[in-house]
This record gives sequence, structure tokens and C-alpha cells, in this order.
Amino acid sequence: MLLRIDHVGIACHNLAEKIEFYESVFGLTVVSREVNEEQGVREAMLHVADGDRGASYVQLLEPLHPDTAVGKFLAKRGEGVHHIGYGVADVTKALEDIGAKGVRLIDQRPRHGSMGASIAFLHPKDVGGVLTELVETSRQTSR
Ligand code: V0V
Ligand code: CO
Repeated sequence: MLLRIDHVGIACHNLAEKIEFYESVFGLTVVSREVNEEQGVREAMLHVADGDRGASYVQLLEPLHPDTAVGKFLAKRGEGVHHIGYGVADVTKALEDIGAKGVRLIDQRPRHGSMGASIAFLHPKDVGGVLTELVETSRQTSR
């Protein structure tokens, strides 16, 4: 079901500063920057690698407001790994299969994600404390 690790989502207070850090220390390149109002984030995708089953990224996340998923996470836990995003071929089908196994779905249906992807989150309490995102990439951008 899981094709690859699509991205690791990292919560930070200052997106510009963290981009600069990842560029200068690891030599990564920003391939996309977006504001996602629905998810309450300003985010950047930095390309890490390409594989047979698609690419992988680091996603840096800055909250738009304190009362958002990432804002609350930062207040409680500080900066660090916020979620893991796995590539799937069909996010709707994956949600159906995973939900049938009793894992709580945060999203019953796919939402709009970075670079045109369809995304959905699984509840961290049912995934061993790991906020888990399913990512179906857009065919147009074939990221
Ligand atoms: C919260 N908890 C986490 C967590 N966030 N555990 C692991 N990893 C995280 N990231 C724990 C928290 O410590 C609490 O446990 C419990 O879950 C309830 O948390 P809360 O602070 O009361 O917050 P809630 O319940 O209001 O919200 C938590 C959830 C929320 C996970 C439901 O953050 C959510 O809906 N997230 C999905 C959307 C999201 O994260 N969007 C931003 C990325 P204790 O303390 O009670 O034990 S957007 C993105 O990735 C995009 C656009 C993309 O990739 O394209
Ligand atoms: Co993400």
C-alpha cells in the first residue's frame, strides 16, 4: 500500500530561517512554496531524492496562526518532526482500507496538499504517536 516516504514534515517557528538552514547545511533545494489556508500552514518542499516510485522531500511547516495543527504542536512540543507522509497510488482506496482496520481517520476524504497532491491524515493516537499522512501525487506535476 505504501509506495515510499513522500516527505517528512517538520514544524518550525520561522520558515525562511529553516529553509536557509536546510539549504546551507544539507544542500537541499526548495521546489515549492505554498500557503495552505485549510491546513493553517505556510510550507516549503525541499527535494531530497528521486526513486523508481517517485520523489521524496523535506516539508518545512510554519503555522499561519497559533490555533492551527502546527501552531498547537509547536506550543506543546516545540520544533521538530511533525508528521510522516507516505506515497500511495490511490488515497481514497487507502483511506477505505485503513479505516476498515479500525484506525481513526482525521480526514474522511482527500484534501488539497502541496504541489497538487491529494492528502489525508490518520490520527497519531492510533499510529503509535506518529501523525501519518497519505499522499497521492498529482499526475500533472508527477512530483
Ligand atoms: C498532536 N498530537 C500529536 C501531533 N499533534 N502526536 C504526534 N504528532 C503530532 N503531530 C497529539 C497531542 O500531543 C495530544 O496528545 C493529542 O494528539 C491531541 O492533540 P491536541 O494538541 O489536543 O490537538 P488536536 O486534537 O486539536 O489536533 C491534533 C490533530 C491535528 C493530529 C488531530 O493536528 C490534525 O488534524 N492534524 C492534521 C492536519 C495537519 O497536521 N496539517 C498540517 C500539515 P496528548 O497530549 O493528549 O497525549 S499540512 C501538510 O502536511 C500538507 C499541506 C502537505 O503535506 O501537503
Ligand atoms: Co505534509
